Amino acid sequence: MSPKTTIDDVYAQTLARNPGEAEFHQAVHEVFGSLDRVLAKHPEYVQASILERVCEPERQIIFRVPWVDDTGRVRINRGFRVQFNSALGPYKGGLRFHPSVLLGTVKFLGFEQVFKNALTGMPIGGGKGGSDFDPKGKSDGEIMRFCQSFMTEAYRHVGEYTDVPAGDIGVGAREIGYLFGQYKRITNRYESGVLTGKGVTWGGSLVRTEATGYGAVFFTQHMLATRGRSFDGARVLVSGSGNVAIYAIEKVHELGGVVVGASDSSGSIHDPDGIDLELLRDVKERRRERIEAYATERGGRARFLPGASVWQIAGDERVDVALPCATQNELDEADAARLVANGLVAVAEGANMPTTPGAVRVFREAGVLFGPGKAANAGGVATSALEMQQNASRDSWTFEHTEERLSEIMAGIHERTAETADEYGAPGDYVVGANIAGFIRVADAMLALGVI
Ligand code: NDP
Ligand code: 2IT
Repeated sequence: MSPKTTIDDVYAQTLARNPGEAEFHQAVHEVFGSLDRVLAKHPEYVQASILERVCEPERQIIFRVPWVDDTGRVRINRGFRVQFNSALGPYKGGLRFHPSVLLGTVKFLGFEQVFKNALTGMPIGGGKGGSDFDPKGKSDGEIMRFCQSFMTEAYRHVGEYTDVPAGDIGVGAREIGYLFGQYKRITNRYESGVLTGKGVTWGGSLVRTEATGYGAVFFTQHMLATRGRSFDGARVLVSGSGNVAIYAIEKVHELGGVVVGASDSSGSIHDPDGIDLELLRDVKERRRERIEAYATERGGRARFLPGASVWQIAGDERVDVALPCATQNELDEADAARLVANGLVAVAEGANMPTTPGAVRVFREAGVLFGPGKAANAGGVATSALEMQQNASRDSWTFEHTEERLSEIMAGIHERTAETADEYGAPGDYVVGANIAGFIRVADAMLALGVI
C-alpha cells in the first residue's frame, strides 16, 4: 500500500470509530497531512500499525461529577480524562473546565498533547481532561466543591508515575489547589508530582504561570530572526485575556513590541497606544470581570468592540504579529486574509488549534511565518515537566534559572522543528517540522516497547 493509501484508510477508520467528534477529526487530519513522507522512509511504522495505534487513546475515563451549589441544590457535570499515550512517560496534560467540553474536545486536545510533549524532548506522555462545568459566575465555595468532587473520582486514575494533570481553560492555580488538597486528603500522601501548576509556596515552580505565553513569544522571536526581524517596534494582536494571553503580552512588551488588541468571549479591546497590562490583569485576573471594563477604565484611550474577534482590528491597523491565545478555531480564513493584507509577518499559536485549516492555507500561500501550537505553546507543558523535576528532587529553582531553561527548551524546539522540515523537503514549514519530529519520537518509543 502507498503511504497515501495507508493514511487515507486510517483516517477513514478514525472517522468511523469516533463519529461526531469534529475537533478530533480535524486534529488527526492535520497531523496525518504531514506524514506521507515519513511512512515512505519508514515502512516499519506501517507494519507495526503505528498510525492506527496513535489515534486510539490507551484509556478514556468518563464520570459523573455531583456537587452542591450555594442554594443547596445538587448539580451534575461530566468529567473526563483521556489517557492518550504513555510511550514516553506518564500521561501529561491539562484539565479544561468550560461548558463546551465534550469527549471529542478532550480527545483533540489529548492527541495534540502527545506530539507536543514528544517535541519538547522531555519524558512525558500525553493526556487531557476536563469537564463541561462552567466556572463563570460561580462562588469560590462552589468552585472548591466542584474540584473536590472531580478529584474524588479522578484520584484513582492519576499519580506522579501514572498521569499528571495541570491547568487549561478555566483551570488555574486556584483550581489546582483545591484538586491537590482533595488528592492529598484521600490518599494521605503529599505527592507533589501528581499535579503541576501548583502555587509556588506549596510545590509549584516559578515561571510555570508565565511559561506558555513567554514560550510562545520566544518561539516567535526565533521565527522572526530567520527573516532578520524582531519584536522591537512590532505591532501585535493577541486574542484572549487569560493565562496564556496575559504573559504573551507581558513578554512582547518587554521585548519592545506593542500589543494593540486583546479579547475575551464577550468581545475585543482596541488600544492603539498599547495595552496597559496592569489594568488588564486587574480586570481579568483579580476581579474576574468582562473585558469591557478595561475600555471603560482606560480613560478614552481604548474602545470595546462587543462580540467582535480581535482579528477585526487588523482592518484599522498595521499588524506584524498575531498571537491567537484563546481557543480552537478562533481565527478563520477571512481573518487570515485581513491580517495578510495588513502586513502580517508571523503567527504563533499560543492556544491549541486556534487557526482553522483554511486560515493556515492563507498564511502558507502568503509566506507568513506560522508556528503551530504543538511547537509554539509547548513552553507551558515543558515547564510543567521542570516542575515535576523539581518535585522529584525536592528542590526549587530561581526564576532566572527556570526562565533560562524555558528559553533553551523553546530554542531547541525551534531548531528541531526547522531542521526536520528541511530534512523532509519542506524548508520553513513549521507545521510539517513539528508534526514529523513529534510523531517520530513517539513512534520509535512505541516500536521499542513492543505491541502496546
Ligand atoms: P484561560 O481560561 O486562562 O483563558 C482563556 C481565554 O480565552 C479567556 O480570555 C476566554 O474568555 C477566552 N476564551 C475561552 N473560550 C473561548 C471561546 N469559546 N470563545 C472566545 N473566547 C474564549 O485559559 P488559558 O489561557 O490557559 O488557555 C488559552 C488557550 O491556550 C487554550 O487553547 C489552551 O488549551 C491553550 N494552552 C494553555 C496552556 C496553559 O498552560 N494554560 C498551555 C498550552 C496551551 P472568557 O474570559 O470570556 O472565558
Ligand atoms: O495544552 C497544554 O499544553 C496545557 N494546557 C498545559 C499542560 C501541562 O501539563 O502543563
